[in-house]
Amino acid sequence: MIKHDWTLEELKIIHDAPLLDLIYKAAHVHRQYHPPSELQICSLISIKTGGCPEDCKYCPQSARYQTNVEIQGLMDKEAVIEQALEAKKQGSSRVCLGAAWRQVRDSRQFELVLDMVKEISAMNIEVCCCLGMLNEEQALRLKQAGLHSYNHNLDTSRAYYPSIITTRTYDDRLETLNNAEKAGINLCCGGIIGMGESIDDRISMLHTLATRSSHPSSVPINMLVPIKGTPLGEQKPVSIWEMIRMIATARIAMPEAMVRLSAGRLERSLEEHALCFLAGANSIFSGEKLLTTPNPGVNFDEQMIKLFGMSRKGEMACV
Ligand code: SAM
Ligand code: DTB
Ligand code: SF4
Repeated sequence: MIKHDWTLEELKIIHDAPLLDLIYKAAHVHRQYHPPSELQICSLISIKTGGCPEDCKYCPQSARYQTNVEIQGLMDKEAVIEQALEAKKQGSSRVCLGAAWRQVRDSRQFELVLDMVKEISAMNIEVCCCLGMLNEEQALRLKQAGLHSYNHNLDTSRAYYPSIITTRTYDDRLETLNNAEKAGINLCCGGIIGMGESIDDRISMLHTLATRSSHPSSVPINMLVPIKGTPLGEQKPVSIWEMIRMIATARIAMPEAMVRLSAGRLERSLEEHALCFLAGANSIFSGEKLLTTPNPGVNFDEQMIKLFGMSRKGEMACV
């Protein structure tokens, strides 16, 4: 039975349980709802990069900070389709189109994005978009274009949010999630750990997600990638044990969700990856680059999948 009335205390008890008990419990839930050795591979395409007016303190694409990101206008549709096709060839069953926008505007650019969504969906790829805030009508148009999911992260707790972002509110974020949901689009919503938040902030974010009347179908958990020039550029990398606790708690609280081991994989060992999968993560972003930061290349993932005897979601069985 899927539970939607979690209390903060219940989630905290799960999160703080002895580590191996927690992993065991999460692995058990994982096996009840998902094929345990199946991994979904997603690819990110940054369709518009940098120059964002928002002040998210972690983000290399905010125009407010001096980072090494090169600003790039909206990509041509053809180039995006080509990258999506390549991603599919490399084993991705889901493509996420990300744009460094505060919000979607009704413009020629939005029409182009709708065309991209239509064409990539027609290639039998799940399309997810991550374009900033959306109103109801824009959400409906994305749905009509065939959009599978909308990624819009809460990033952290309501209480810690103003320490990370001041140019929009938690309620703005929730409104976009509601607009996408009302349009019948699946939600992809998670957050980042390692931004100086407390454990209670992490629990509170998971609580907001796990008490929605329908859980997000996808929950990306990112480890902060500290970016020089941003206010969080000097943050210490988060410990893998904290990541495992976060993944396991998300898995137990939202059993049907795809839990995605997202940013922060670059310097993580195979053993660390294995523990994250055991704790209930069942998806990764693949490719040399996330949106603007480096990620383990396809060779690392290929070897890992082989070594662990895993299969890719959507992959045709070999005959
Ligand atoms: N502008 C849109 C928005 O904010 O929704 C979409 C793009 S934004 C880059 C997508 C997500 O990437 C953010 O919500 C955040 O969770 C994640 N992200 C950005 N920079 C990151 C970093 N340095 N480390 C980890 N995750 C990051
Ligand atoms: C998410 O939660 N993580 C992905 C995806 N959703 C869009 C993005 C991670 C971006 C990391 C920083 C970068 O590469 O610019
Ligand atoms: Fe802009 Fe999104 Fe980066 Fe915030 S996270 S600065 S909204 S691109």
